[in-house]
Parts: sequence; structure tokens; C-alpha cells
Amino acid sequence: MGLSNQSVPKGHQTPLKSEEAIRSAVKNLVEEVHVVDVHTHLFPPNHGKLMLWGIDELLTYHYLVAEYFITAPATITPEKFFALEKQAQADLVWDSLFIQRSPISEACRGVITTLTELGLGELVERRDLDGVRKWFAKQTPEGYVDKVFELAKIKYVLTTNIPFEKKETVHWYPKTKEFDTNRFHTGLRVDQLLTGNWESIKEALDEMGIEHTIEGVKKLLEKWITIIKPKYFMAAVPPTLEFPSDEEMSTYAPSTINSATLLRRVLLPLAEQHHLPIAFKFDSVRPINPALREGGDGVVTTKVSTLQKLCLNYPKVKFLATFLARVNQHELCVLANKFGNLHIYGCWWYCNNPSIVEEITRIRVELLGTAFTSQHSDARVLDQLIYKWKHSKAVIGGVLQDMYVKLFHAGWSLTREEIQRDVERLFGGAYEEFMEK
Ligand code: RAT
Ligand code: ZN
Repeated sequence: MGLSNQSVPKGHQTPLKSEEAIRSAVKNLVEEVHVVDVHTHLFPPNHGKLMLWGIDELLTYHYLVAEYFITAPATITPEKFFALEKQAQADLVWDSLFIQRSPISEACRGVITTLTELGLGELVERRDLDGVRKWFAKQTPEGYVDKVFELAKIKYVLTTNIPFEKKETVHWYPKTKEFDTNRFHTGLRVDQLLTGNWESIKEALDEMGIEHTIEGVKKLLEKWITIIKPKYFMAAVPPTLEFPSDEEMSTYAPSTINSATLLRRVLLPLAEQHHLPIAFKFDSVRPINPALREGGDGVVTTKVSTLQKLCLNYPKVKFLATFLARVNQHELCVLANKFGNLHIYGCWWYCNNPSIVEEITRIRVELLGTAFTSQHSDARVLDQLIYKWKHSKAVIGGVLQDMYVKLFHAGWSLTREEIQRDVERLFGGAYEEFMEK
């Protein structure tokens, strides 16, 4: 006896009938989904020079600069390179990584995908860098934001706003410029607290006439919460930072303000009071080759247990987390499986390579289902949204096809609408649900 139509849940009347139909639906739904990009370094047009876009910025992205220096002649030192105009730097990168050899790395291929998606395939075919520059010269920042958001299918992005960087804060204080909050959501970046960079904290305190105390730092951040209305705090966790024990905290002397005290007396209490999650980034080490500037940072394996202690001891604080070391990904998934106040996001930086994205996504789906955010772009240059999302979607979509086909063979019928609901979760919905908890 078959099931009567009444026992079929609403919306489940037309399940997909074959493996091929499932694969094709997943592929299409992932390609078409509009994403929430939960971490970028982008700025809107009215923040002037902080908004990076165009071919010269793409070619001088720090991932490419680091790659260029593996090939550069000894006569071109990082010092000489960075003293050049941006266009001249871009020329060197283009010649070395795109002309002298094939642009086969992930960061190089990204430039090609971006230009192709922008419709510049013929110029790429002719290796016509000048032609590409001429095309970019005709774009306006505002029009280009529209174009990129549409091409990359972005709902909105989270930005990185550093209250200790004068070149950024001038856009907010004393007078706040309008921020396109439909497309750009702010994030308050506070690495300086965890690195104990007291010099730059002091400068920011002085700028607002606040006293140099723990309470003063709290006041400072509260002011910035009011000014930029962030969705979360964000900080990269230095590899040396260990979660301080109660004993260490009780013996702290007010005269020694260090990262442990700033974490436990400023950041965590503020997060709780203002219901602001903290987005942590673990496993980066800065820098391992300072001459390369932003491209000089490395990866190190830190203890996932630092995050476990935070989740356990601060149940009222919500944590978002991403790890850079490949070996930590499995342990991180197990942790996220145990704590409702933890949400994993993205495959970060050196993990944002197809082989690693694929591996990480498989582990995450197997352990967490759809309760994580599959990717963030970390774009610094607006145009990068195009390739970072296209490349990631291709890999994540492939993994999801396999997962749904396995489920289908296990005996679970699926509709297009059900798959769409899950895909939307993985590309931003799960983040939004976590934020609303
Ligand atoms: O991926 C990157 O661009 C890195 O340089 C870092 O900025 C990293 O994403 C971070 O936010 O710390
Ligand atoms: Zn970043």
C-alpha cells in the first residue's frame, strides 16, 4: 500500500527522480545562490582610496606578490619592488607569473577567471594588459560595485573596520560618512587587543581623549560600537595566546595591561553585554618574512583547545571561528558539534585552495550537516569577489552533489526546494540564524 498524498509533507510533492536530476539541481542551485560573504576587507566607494579595485590591484594582491618573489631576480628586492608605482609592480607580476610561465596557481587563475567573467576574454587571449587597463579606466567605482555584486551574486559582505588605523577612522570620526549598509555590513576588528599592541591602543585612546586604563579601552570600543554599529568583533588570535586561567587572572596587576587581561576584562565582557559575537581566526603567524609585508604571514598549528575553553567558560558569548592550519580542521568540526555558541565559517587564506576546500567541506558536511558557513572570500580587491565565489562554488557544489546522491541512495527523496533551502543555509543562512540566536 502506497502513501496517501496527505502524508507527504507540504512542498514535497515533486521529488527529484534520478541521480542525474539531483546533480543537475544542486549544481544549478549553488551557482545561482546569492551569498552572504561573512569576511572581506572591502570598502564602499565613498571611503576613497580604501576601496581597492581594478587590474593593478588584482595583480598586486599580496598572495600574488609573495608568489612573484619566488621567481623574482635577486636584483629586485621587496624594498625596491614596494618603492615602485602600483602599475610598475603590476607589470612585473604580470610578466613573471602570466607571461614567463602559465598562471596555474589558484591566485593567478583567479585573475583570469575574473577578467573572463567581466567579458574581457579576448584581451586575455591576446595577453593585452594595456587593453585591460583601458577597459578599467572607463569604469566608475559606483557602477563597478553594482557590476561586481551582480556578477558574483552577493547579497552583502562583512567588512573589516579597524578602530586603531587612522586611515580608516577618519571616515568615521569625528564625522561619520554614509555607509552603504545594504551591501556592506561592518565588523569591528580588534587584533591589537590580543597582540597587546599597547602603542596603537594608546594612540586611539588619545585621539578620543580617553584615559589609558582597562576601563578606558572598554570605553573606546563602546564608542566605536556606537559609531560603526558592527555585526561582530573580529580578531586573529596570536599563536602565543593561551586562555588565561582564573588564577592568572586573579593575580593580575592593573599596571600590566596585557593581551590576556584585554581578552578577559574587555573583549569577552563587551561581547556579552552588547550581544556581539566574536569572530576569531586561529593559526596565522605574523610575519614570518616581514619584507613581504601583507604577504609575509605564515601558518602555524595552534591549540584548538583555546577555543574550547572560550566556548565552555563563556556560554553567553557567541563565537565564530575559522582556522588556517589544515590539520586543525577535523578537531574544529568536532568542537562545533559540541557547542551551540560556536559557528564555523569559511576556508581561510592558505586553505582557500580547491583541494583543501573540498576536503574541509566534506568533513564539515559529514559532521555538521548544514550548520556552518561554507565559505568567505577574504577579498581585499572588489573584483576578487567574482573569482573567489566562482571557484569556491564549483568545489562546494561538487561535494554537495555527492552528498545528496548518497542520501538519495540511502532512501531519502529530495525536492529542488529542499536542496535550495540547504544551499541557502550553507552560503549565508546558517550565519544569519546563528547571529539571531
Ligand atoms: O587573507 C588575507 O588577506 C590575510 O592577509 C589576512 O588579512 C586575513 O584574512 C585576516 O583577516 O587576518
Ligand atoms: Zn581577512
